[in-house]
Formats: sequence, structure tokens, C-alpha cells
Amino acid sequence: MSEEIKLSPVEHFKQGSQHLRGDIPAELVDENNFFGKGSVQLLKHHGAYQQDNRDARGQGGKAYIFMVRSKIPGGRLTSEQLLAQLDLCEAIGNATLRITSRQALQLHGVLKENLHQCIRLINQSQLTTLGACGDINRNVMCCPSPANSEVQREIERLSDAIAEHLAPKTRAYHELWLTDPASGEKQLAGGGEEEVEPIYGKTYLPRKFKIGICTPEDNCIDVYTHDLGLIAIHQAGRITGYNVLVGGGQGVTPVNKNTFPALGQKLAYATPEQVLDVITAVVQVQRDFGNRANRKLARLKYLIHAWGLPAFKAKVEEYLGAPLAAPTADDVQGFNDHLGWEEQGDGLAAYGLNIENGRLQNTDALQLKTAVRQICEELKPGIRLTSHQSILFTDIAPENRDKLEAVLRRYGVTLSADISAARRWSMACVAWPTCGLAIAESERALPGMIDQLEAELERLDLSNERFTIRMTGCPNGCVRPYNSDIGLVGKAKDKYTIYLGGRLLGNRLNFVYKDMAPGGEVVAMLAPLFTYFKQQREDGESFGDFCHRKGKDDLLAFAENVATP
Ligand code: SRM
Ligand code: SF4
Repeated sequence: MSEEIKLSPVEHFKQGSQHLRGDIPAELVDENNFFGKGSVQLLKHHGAYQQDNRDARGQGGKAYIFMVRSKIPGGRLTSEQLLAQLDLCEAIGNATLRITSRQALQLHGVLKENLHQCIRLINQSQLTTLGACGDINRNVMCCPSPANSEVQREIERLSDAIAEHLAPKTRAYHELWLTDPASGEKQLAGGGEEEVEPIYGKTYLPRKFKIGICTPEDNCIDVYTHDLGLIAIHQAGRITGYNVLVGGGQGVTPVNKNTFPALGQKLAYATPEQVLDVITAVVQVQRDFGNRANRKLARLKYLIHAWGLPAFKAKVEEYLGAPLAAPTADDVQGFNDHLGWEEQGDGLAAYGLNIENGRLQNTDALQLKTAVRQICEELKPGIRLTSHQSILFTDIAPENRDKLEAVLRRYGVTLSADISAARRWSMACVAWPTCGLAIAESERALPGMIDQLEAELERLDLSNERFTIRMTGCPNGCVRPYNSDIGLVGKAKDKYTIYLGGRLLGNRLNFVYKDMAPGGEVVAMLAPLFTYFKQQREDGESFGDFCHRKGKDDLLAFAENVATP
């Protein structure tokens, strides 16, 4: 008999929900502008988060709004689909569209009365929000390279296959969002007992689960940060197999000392024929043994930490019904952000445009949203979203290259070639005003810090240095700050923990350099380290590698000396 455990409240909500229905049907049509506790948890599996406008707090009651996330494997979509989301953000959102750090799209500021229409229209454009959030497999990331190669096509096909294979099979999504309540269609059917989730079962996974695929040459999807990462090994233009990494994850809860960021560990080598079964076995082991009592310790990385990799591997083999082959020595060697012009190899080209912190919006100075809209309407390119919250326009004919650049210039958009390396390689999470977990500013704070940093780097003649700066408004790690060259993690209001020593390649965690750094002093604290870097870097050494080599104490001592000469 299994040991009695006290399940977390979310487990009870899932258990009693009849496959993700719960009270959503009734609450969707009630007069409130918000959902109750249980529905809030279940709604995530449908791709919707209940939030409130934190800028408006204290003005009498909470201003409830919803974030709606579309799940887009590998970030691949069409111009028409992007235009549909831009239309939606203007009609029923907050007039901005957010590209996420997992190659997906988010609408913010949707009112409850518009939620049904919103999800329905997203589905009409052949995208889905099902499983974009919640305790299931999230958006499958895949290198968005526009290269017209068989290897690229194969990893794209695999990302689609995984997304399809691990999508929830409940009919609740269709019943709730894809029928028209006004037409009298049977909307709120309720889950019959015969409905089954073949992979997840009734209570889905203990926690979110993330998968990403890369090639050794290009780790732009940060393969070491996923619950399950795949490095596609190829020879002579064909994929021969995958190195399977498990147990990566970034989220930390500082008050819980048992939580930590972790890099994925190499579990096995899987052939293309085997790989979906291996993924299924890993997911099922996490389903059956992941922690369902404490959500802070429920990610796969904690199960692997508790058991050790050999015991975990043995259990996966048991579920798979076959031994796993040892991983090969193949590993990641490069990282391409895909910005600027890139030849596809078929006579066409792709243009990667940096979208600062993924926010597609118009301001007085910059009509970014209008420029993207116009490119989609006039040139109808393919669209790929990158894991750095940016966008690629693909399949551009040679005669349209100038046109594309002209549209960008017309609306004040800086071309990728003219953006500083510091800004180009930076990311910030959403944080204020929509994220309920934010404790410090992020998306609204980083651009100003980069302005200051650009000036420092220019003074030191280091403007072309490539290093990642990733900022989050809390320790949850939504833009993967714990393996970046510089991580800035919100710890309290306007206070950040500064992490140093990660690297572009993503296969090394960084260390805490300073805690509780006031936002206004972060760049001043980093400036002496760039001076030191300039003086003592080794040939070709990156900023992250330099910080890693010197270590915290040495860096602090140098900075201290500069401050008190
Ligand atoms: Fe995240 C929760 C935004 C990628 C780790 N994340 C949240 C929520 C939903 C806040 C909430 O639970 O109430 C944020 C919504 C903010 C808003 O207003 O939109 C949020 N996460 C994001 C996005 C939009 C950040 C961005 O600026 O791009 C990313 C959406 C990705 C997507 O399309 O699916 C996003 N989140 C990530 C990543 C990076 C990744 O997946 O590559 C991580 C770290 C990797 C990982 O999972 O370990 C991440 N988000 C978290 C966590 C911590 C999980 C943990 O294991 O501790 C939370 C909090 C939670 O789950 O309890 C969280
Ligand atoms: Fe919100 Fe924290 Fe994620 Fe930023 S890192 S989006 S503040 S949960």
C-alpha cells in the first residue's frame, strides 16, 4: 500500500475537476469578473492566467485581467496567425503582444467577459492555448534556424510530434472554448467517466514539464535548462540520434533552502525511432514519483536529486521496457541568436529582428507593432519566434530585402546590425504590472540599465563583446538568469541579486556576486568588473568565462580597490 501523503491543494483541484473542467463552466458565465481558486488553477491548463493590474492596486478592488498564452512548438507560425494575435491584442487586450522566452505569444489585459471569444479566435487562427500553462508539457522549444536543411526539418517535425503526443486529450477544452454559447451548442457537457488521459491520468503531472531540442552547433534554446532536453546528433545531413538530458530547471524559492537551479544531466542516447518512447517514459516516471505534496519541490530536477541519476535511469528503463544506451560525447558548441540576415540555402533569406524584451507595441518614438504588421501584410513571410523573445521573418525573396528594411526604418525600428551587443543579448521577464509574483521591476527596468551599460562599454571600447544579461522580477527565473553571463534577479522592491559567471553556451550555472543591489546602482557595480576584464582577460575570453575564472572574492576585491584607491 502506498504511503499516505498530504497532497497540495492544486492536486485536489485537478483530482475533482473531471479532466480540467471543475467549476469553470459555471463560473465562465456567472456575473463575477474573476474566477474562484480552483478554476484559477485549472484555467492555466487551458492557457489562461488570472491576474490583476498591479499598477491599479489601491484604487478600490482588484482590476482583474487575464493573460492568454498560445502554445507554438518551435515558435513557428504564419504571418496570418501573427496578425490575428495583433488584432486580438488591440481589440480585447492591452494593445501589446508579448513574445515569450519559450517561443510563444502572450496577450495581456483580457477581461473575463472576453476570455471565451479570445481563446476561440486564437483557435480559429489554427493556434491553441491548450497546455500553454499548467501541470503538463509546456511549449516544446526547438531551434528556430531558417536553414533549409533536412536536420532542421527533422527536429521541427519532432517538436511537433512531441507537442501533439503530450497534449492533453480531454474534451473539456473543446467544450469550453470552441463551441459558441450563443448558438445553443452543447457547451458544458461535463467529462464522462470514459474519458481518459492516456499519458497523464486524472491528475496530470505534479508540476510543469518543459522540453527543448537543439543541435550541437546551435544551443539557442538553452537545452540545459529544460526538464528534458534533446541534443540532435547528426552525420552527413541526417539525424542519427539524440543525447537526452534530464532535470534542468531554473526556478528557486529563496526561503526554501532545498530549492535550486539545476543544469540538465545526460541520461541516455536515443535513436530517432526510440526518442518519443523515451520521452514518454521520463514523463511517466515524473508523473508517478514526482512530489505531489510540495509544489516547491515538484519539478523533475528534485526527483533526480533525491534518487540520483542511476536510480532514475533504472526506473525510466523499467517504464520503457528496454535498457537505455549511454549518451555520446556530443555536446553543445555554439549559440546563434539568428538576428540580422541569414541565407536559408534555397535562394531565400530570413531576417531576425530584435524585439526588446519581446514586447510588440507602439510608442511615440517607435512604431514597432505597426512595422511588424506591415511586414506581415505586405511580404507575408513565415514567422519564427526565438527563445530570446525576438522574431524571424523567413522566406524573404532577394528583391524584398530592401523593402523589409525600409519598413523598419520608416517606423523608427533599429535594424539588428545597429543594436548594441549588450541589448541584443539581453532579456527581461514580464514582471510588473501583470505578473502576480513579481517583487521587483524587470521589463520596465532593464532598458534603462542597458542605456547606462552601453555608455560604460563604449568608454572601455568593449561595445562588441557578446555576453548575456538576463533580468527577472523574482527568483522564479523566467528568462533563465542562472546560466547567463550576468543575471539580475529581483529580491525585494528595487533590489536585485547580481549573478556572474555563466556563459552564452548555457552549460554552466553562475554564482551570486552581490545580493540586494539597488536597481540604480547595478551598472555602477558592474562597471569596475568590465575595467578588470579589459585589463586581464585572456585571449578570446568572454566576460562570463573571465568572471568564472576569477571567482567572487577576487572580483569583489578588485571592485573594492577601485572604490577606495
Ligand atoms: Fe515563467 C510563473 C512568465 C518562462 C519559471 N511565469 C510564471 C507566471 C505565469 C506567473 C504566475 O505563475 O503567476 C508569469 C506570467 C507573467 C505575465 O504577466 O505574463 C511567467 N515565464 C513567463 C514568461 C512569459 C517570461 C517572459 O518574459 O518571457 C515565459 C513564458 C514561457 C512560455 O511561453 O511558456 C516564462 N518561466 C519561464 C522559464 C524559462 C523557460 O521555460 O525556458 C522559467 C525557468 C525554467 C524553469 O521552468 O525552471 C520559468 N515561471 C517559472 C516559475 C518557477 C518554476 C519553478 O520550478 O520553480 C514560475 C512560478 C511557478 O511555477 O510557481 C513561473
Ligand atoms: Fe513573474 Fe518572476 Fe517570472 Fe518575472 S521571473 S515573470 S517576476 S514569475
